[in-house]
Amino acid sequence: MPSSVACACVCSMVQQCCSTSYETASGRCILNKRTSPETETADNSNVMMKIPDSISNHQPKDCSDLPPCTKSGVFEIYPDGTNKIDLYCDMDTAGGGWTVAVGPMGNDNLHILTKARNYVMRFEMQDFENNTAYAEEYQSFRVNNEASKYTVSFTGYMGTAGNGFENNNGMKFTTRDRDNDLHMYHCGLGQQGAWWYNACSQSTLNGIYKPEGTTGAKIIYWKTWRNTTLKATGMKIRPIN
Ligand SMILES: [Ca+2]
Repeated sequence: MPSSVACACVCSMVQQCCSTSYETASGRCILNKRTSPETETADNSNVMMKIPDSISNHQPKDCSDLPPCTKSGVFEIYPDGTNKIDLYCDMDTAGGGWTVAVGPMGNDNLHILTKARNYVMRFEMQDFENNTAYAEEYQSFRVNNEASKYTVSFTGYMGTAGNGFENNNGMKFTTRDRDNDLHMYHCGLGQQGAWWYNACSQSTLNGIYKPEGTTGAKIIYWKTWRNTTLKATGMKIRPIN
């Protein structure tokens, strides 16, 4: 991007909200394909304006740093301000700005983010009849560092799924090959999951995907909502304020 040129939209109406990027080949500002409206308006001069480089060079630390009205999609995020990873941003659910904590978003990145800001974690789930529910662990959701075995902490709860994460507060992260839980046996092995097990848990969203109606331990579950295995789940974080 040329040092003197950057792009932004003037949003005269909510429906006209958009964001842009500078296309070097054409030398023009173009509307971001993930934003709304999806087509460029006829009169560019009324839509585009120059903004300071400090904004154009901005590297979002999480999805809440993206411009207003950005559509959901995969974006380049810099959790530690330096290293870039591609993460999915949910810009639709409950006001948007959610950084989806799956795939490349491991516990190290959750630690980097949650030590810097005060986050809400939102757990989402769907059963095989396509009913949905959520649980938000409010205020100061934090994943500690690797040395602490990624101990999780948080306060508060609200949601429709019940507080299935309640007894995970203060727990270390257990995987199938690392028993950090409080059970005399190994929750991660017995349940074939990776979670902040206590002894063991009312919830685990990283279990093995099983057919509709499956019960037992080795499933994806949130037992304050459903006893059977879940069809789809999500984990996403967003800063408070
Ligand atoms: Ca154990």
